[in-house]
Amino acid sequence: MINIKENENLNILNHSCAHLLAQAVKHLYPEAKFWVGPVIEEGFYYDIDLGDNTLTEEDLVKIEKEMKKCAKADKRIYKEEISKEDALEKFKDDPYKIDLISRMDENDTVISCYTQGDFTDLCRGPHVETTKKMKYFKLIKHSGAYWKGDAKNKMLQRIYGVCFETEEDLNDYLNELEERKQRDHRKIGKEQELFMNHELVGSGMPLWLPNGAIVRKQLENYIYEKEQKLGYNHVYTPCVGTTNLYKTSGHWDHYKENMFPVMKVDEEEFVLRPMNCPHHMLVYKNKLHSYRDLPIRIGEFATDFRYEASGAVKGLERVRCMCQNDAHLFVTPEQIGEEFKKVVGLILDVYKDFGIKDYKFRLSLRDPEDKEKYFDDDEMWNKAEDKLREVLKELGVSYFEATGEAAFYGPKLDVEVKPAVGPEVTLSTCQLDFLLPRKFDLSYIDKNGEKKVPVVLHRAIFGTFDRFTAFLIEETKGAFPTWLAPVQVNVIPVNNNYHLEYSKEVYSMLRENGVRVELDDREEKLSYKMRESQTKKVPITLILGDKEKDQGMVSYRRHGSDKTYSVEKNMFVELLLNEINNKRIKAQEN
Ligand code: TSB
Ligand code: ZN
Repeated sequence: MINIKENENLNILNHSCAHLLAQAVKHLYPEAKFWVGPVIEEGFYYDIDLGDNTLTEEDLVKIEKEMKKCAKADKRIYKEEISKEDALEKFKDDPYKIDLISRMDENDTVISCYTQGDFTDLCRGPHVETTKKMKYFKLIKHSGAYWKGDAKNKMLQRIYGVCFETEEDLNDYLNELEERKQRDHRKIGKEQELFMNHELVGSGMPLWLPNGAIVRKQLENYIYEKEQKLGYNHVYTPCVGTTNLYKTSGHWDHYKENMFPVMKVDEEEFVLRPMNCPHHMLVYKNKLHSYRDLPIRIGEFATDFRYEASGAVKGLERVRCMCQNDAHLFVTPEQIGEEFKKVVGLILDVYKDFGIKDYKFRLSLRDPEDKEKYFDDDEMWNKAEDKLREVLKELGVSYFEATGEAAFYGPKLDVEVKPAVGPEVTLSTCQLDFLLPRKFDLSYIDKNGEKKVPVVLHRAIFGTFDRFTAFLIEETKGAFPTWLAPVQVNVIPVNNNYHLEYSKEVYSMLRENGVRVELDDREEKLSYKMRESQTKKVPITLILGDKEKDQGMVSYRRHGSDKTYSVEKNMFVELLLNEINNKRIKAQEN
């Protein structure tokens, strides 16, 4: 998907289309008052005060029809420059425009307006020359949006739309939107009972249902095993800490907006933790360390709470309560490069297992101007950023740089993964930190018996189980590979009267081997049960009839295929266990 905001022609076209939308709305709702109508990555929106009206789908159809009419009228779009005084007079009936004009820079003595037919709007431009240039547009959706994003203000109606230069581009985009809808993990999560939300629990606080919990447990086991082999030690620590803990770490000064407010219990002040680093620093500090002990790798599947704006919260992808696949690695300065490489190696290994091929490394740097977000120590930052660049050079990976994306304590290497549809998501991260070990006064004894400060690498391979699962659901459309699927095998007797006994035998055999198996012994037609097994996206469906019973075999179909294979039952168990244990992302066609 092309970024419309960054494409000059499309930007102008979409901006003009926002005006076309406003003109059409004005025709249909003469009382309408307009706030702002910016171009965004995927088109444009306009925030409009429609009095007490709340838009419906049908209203959007009507508005779009009126837009077509306005476009066809082929009105010239022309610019006029007027003084601030005249602008205040011209828009005197529109409090939103008055607000905009009054807040304009004192130096902005001239204000530009654009007119098309009977409609004039305040705007910097530029625009296309005539309304007829807008042919291939579509209104996409509508929502409520508080004026200036503040819940204390009036709720306005926000209408989203998009405009392209050709019909083909528009259709491609609409197809992609449809595909996104079909793959949306919130839709699939509901259908397959993976997770739910409830207003009594709160927004951004998903509840993992039994099916989702199975998937998550498999992911946890998978990464735990890898980390064990790489010398990680896992811990359990509380998901709260006192404010003093976060004052010591610096989160209080630099990360407070992302944190939940303080809870007072007796004389102590607690916060829900947004990160686990401070707890792990204390775990490190529990003992004296020699250079011989390092690297020390402290891992945890740790629950964190972050304040995310209500509009940003999305299914499992962006939550307020998340579980990180976190670890903090305590190393000597000489070990930074090697340990960093091991982390990148682990990321690539995991991506290979999950068939993730489309990803980019992003070197996230601080914005030196932003003194609030970042700990202020130029020397430390230069040292950390230089070191990270050096490591990346040695690693030979290509990356792009992003200013203002670093953590407050140090630069990061983030991995942005491109899903099958929709924008990139940040999954893995590995971060270099010279600050927190200092803040917590951490040390180790070096070769010469001197006290030294270790360096910390913060890393999360999946990122969070929440976001990674959202990604997996969308990639697989809910058809998980066998090792992850909540139900791995569905056993269907052809006829309950004759084949139930044998089906039970096969079912028990699979269960005893640790396979997640179900037996469908309902009095329904075979074809119905098979169809349902497909819709539930069970990876393997066994169909057991006379032939299978007599010969001690099973016949099976894989999800999404109408080929049937037959194999002796013990052989089937062996093949299946092999597939599960190898954690194959795609099943072989057999
Ligand atoms: C890696 N202290 C480090 C840790 O040691 C840390 O917290 N880093 S982080 O802030 O970048 O978060 C780690 C990962 O969590 C991110 O890469 C991202 O994949 C995931 N994540 C961040 N915010 C959310 C959220 N609101 N919902 C779901 N996942 C999130
Ligand atoms: Zn951390």
